[in-house]
Amino acid sequence: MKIYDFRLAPNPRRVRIFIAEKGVEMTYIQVDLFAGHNYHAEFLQKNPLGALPVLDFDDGTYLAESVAICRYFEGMYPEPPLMGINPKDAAFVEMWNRRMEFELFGPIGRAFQHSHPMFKDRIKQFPEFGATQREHALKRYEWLDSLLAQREFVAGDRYTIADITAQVAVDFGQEAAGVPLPPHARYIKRWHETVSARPSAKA
Ligand SMILES: N[C@@H](CCC(=O)N[C@@H](CS)C(=O)NCC(=O)O)C(=O)O
Repeated sequence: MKIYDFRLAPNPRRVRIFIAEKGVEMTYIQVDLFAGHNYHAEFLQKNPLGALPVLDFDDGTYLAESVAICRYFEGMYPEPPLMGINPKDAAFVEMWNRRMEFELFGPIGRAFQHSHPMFKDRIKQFPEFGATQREHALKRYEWLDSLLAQREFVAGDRYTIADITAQVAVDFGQEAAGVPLPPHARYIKRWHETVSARPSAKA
């Protein structure tokens, strides 16, 4: 079993962090997204969408989509639980993970895609749209800050996959997408220090 990965890309990092939290050893194969190796025919056979990460089961089957890959490892390695501890909790964790994905990670990703030269020949870029996505993400930072004023982690009092998605979004926003945290977002900063201190953050 191995995972097709790219160290600098945020979705593969979500899966690396998740797997590190589970304490599972994994082989990672680098696919250079900058060089466009994800669009080579050999890789498209694994994922026709040309996206990372992809879990290779070594039996001819390939699983894409970060949350689907996390779901597999959650089932195989239930401890520590990162996707909920009972049906109600799991539903709330999923709600928060989807919100972090759709409301924060998505706009940050689109701000990057519509402004970065890497995407110049991959999508039709609309820089003004990218700027609206940046604004959207900044509003969502305000929202997240108010949530984290009331609780330790995104989905409540326990670290979950929703924290991983938000952590990767915030780091990518700051380091690559030109969407830094507002200076006054003190609760996000407190939470970010906590999640960044976990050994998995280096995965
Ligand atoms: N919905 C997918 C998104 C995967 C995705 O967009 N991966 C990016 C890296 S963060 C990618 O491979 N992009 C390559 C490209 O667009 O050329 C997931 O959750 O895994």
